[in-house]
Amino acid sequence: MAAIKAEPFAFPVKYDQLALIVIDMQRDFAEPGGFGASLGNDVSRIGRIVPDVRRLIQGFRYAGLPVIHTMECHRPDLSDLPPAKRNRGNPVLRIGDEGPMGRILIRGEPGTAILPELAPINGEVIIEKPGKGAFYATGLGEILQQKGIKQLVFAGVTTEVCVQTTMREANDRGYECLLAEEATESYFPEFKAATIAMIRAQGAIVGWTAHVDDILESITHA
Ligand code: C5J
Repeated sequence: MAAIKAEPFAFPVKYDQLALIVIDMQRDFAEPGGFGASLGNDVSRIGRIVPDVRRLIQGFRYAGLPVIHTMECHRPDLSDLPPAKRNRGNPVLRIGDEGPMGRILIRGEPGTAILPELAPINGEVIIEKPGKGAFYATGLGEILQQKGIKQLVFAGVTTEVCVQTTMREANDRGYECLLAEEATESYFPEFKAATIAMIRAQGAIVGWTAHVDDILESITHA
């Protein structure tokens, strides 16, 4: 059986059931003036993974494997934004407020868009999600089922929030999950490291982790 070099042991890949899911590579998390910055984070860390995320996306496209993109965003009338989420903490700008890139995390606003270098192409699925996990209040589960996808490679941000939440949701739903280490990032390097460690601990209790080069090398055989 084909395998991707991974931790804590080789990932038993089935190319006909494999997709890449790129979580929330949006301007709001990567650029000054967006949601991430409004929470006081150094957003420059996020931009540094763009070349590796791009390599991964291009590798999946070249191999003819599905690429799915997610975006954390809300309806303009905020009807899908629980007060508990909007009112949390003490950000400079709250979700829905007008910022330098438009309204924070609102569908269709410039700041909510996926970074141009990583923009979806025709035919790729885009999941707009109101939560941290991509299965909550979206059609992701049905779409994966229709496409026969049972294995997910994860990239995107932030490692310990939307990426990890979605991996855990997927793991509980029976998907085999592999996190691409250089293609994910956190505002907190120690949280990224801890997430990678906890995902693959206890015999891959949530999933596997692998280097981008090893994933790309494997999918050339797809
Ligand atoms: C956060 C995300 N960190 N995409 N969202 O609020 O991880």
